[in-house]
Amino acid sequence: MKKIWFIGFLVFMVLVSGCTSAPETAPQQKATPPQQTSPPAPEKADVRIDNFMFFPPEIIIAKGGTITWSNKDTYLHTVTSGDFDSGNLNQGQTFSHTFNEAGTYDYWCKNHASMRAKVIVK
Ligand SMILES: [Cu+2]
Repeated sequence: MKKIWFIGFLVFMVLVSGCTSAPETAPQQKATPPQQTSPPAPEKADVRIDNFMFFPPEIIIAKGGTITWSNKDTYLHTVTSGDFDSGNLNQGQTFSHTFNEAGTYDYWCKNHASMRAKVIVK
């Protein structure tokens, strides 16, 4: 008799857990569509140049948005791509560029081949 009660209890628990977990998944499914629509890309963004690196190395900006690079390093760096070129930036100098076309823009520093980063325009 005890075994039957135990099995009955197990069945009951499975049913209860099945019932309680169902409402938990429902809100998650509802919450998914807003997550898929990512927040709009910013219209302004800043990139730091420091320690021979662009940071962040990958940045997203809205079409028509402007990025401003600031050289925080003690060395001369450039912000260069096929579309723009800052020329040498001293420590404390900035360079801005407005991106009017969607796409991915790889850029680099002319003085240091290892310095590479990208801008994604959406
Ligand atoms: Cu450099």
